[in-house]
Amino acid sequence: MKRGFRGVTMVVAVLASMGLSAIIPALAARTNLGDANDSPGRLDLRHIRFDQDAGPASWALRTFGSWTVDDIEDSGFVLVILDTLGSPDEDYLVVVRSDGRKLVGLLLRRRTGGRDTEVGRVRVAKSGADGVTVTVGMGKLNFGPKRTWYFWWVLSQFTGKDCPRTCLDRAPEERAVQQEIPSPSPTPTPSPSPTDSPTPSPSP
Ligand SMILES: [Ca+2]
Ligand SMILES: [Ca+2]
Repeated sequence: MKRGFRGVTMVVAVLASMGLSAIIPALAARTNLGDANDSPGRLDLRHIRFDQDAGPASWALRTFGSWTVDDIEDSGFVLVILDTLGSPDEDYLVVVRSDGRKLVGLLLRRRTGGRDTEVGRVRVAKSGADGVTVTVGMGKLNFGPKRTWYFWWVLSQFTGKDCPRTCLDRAPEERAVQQEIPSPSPTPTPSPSPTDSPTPSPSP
């Protein structure tokens, strides 16, 4: 775990240096997002399929090349970055890393001028040779008052062959995706039971 946290700290430091505060709403609702072959690393993002009905948000990420959990242990990270509060900086990070046996996901709350805090684990799963799926329940996040939407974008980082000084890839390249906060599922209205119907009076 300590080894993983050193990796997380490194990612956050790199992220903070990228100047990500310029957010432009790009799309609403369900999203299929392509990204160019624009980074030499193993984690060059190719496609993101975002899906959210009333339940958790899900990002299915695919890269141009294939990779294994062994390939990216301590060298590759994927971040889903969330702006939920309307503050000048991002509010949450989902950090996906490999512990050498499987992918693990950690949700961090960003603190401007302070230390990021761990909110908890999130569900991540390797998806084929070139992908990972990240799932975040909305109950783990705080949203700004009266906010009906949030922004997200994705950043990958890889250090290794072809990337001795670390390769970064961002999607969308310069924007964030605007996503409506789903309404809670409506509580089903119980059907009246037959016994609730008034019993007709017998005719005289
Ligand atoms: Ca890319
Ligand atoms: Ca890109």
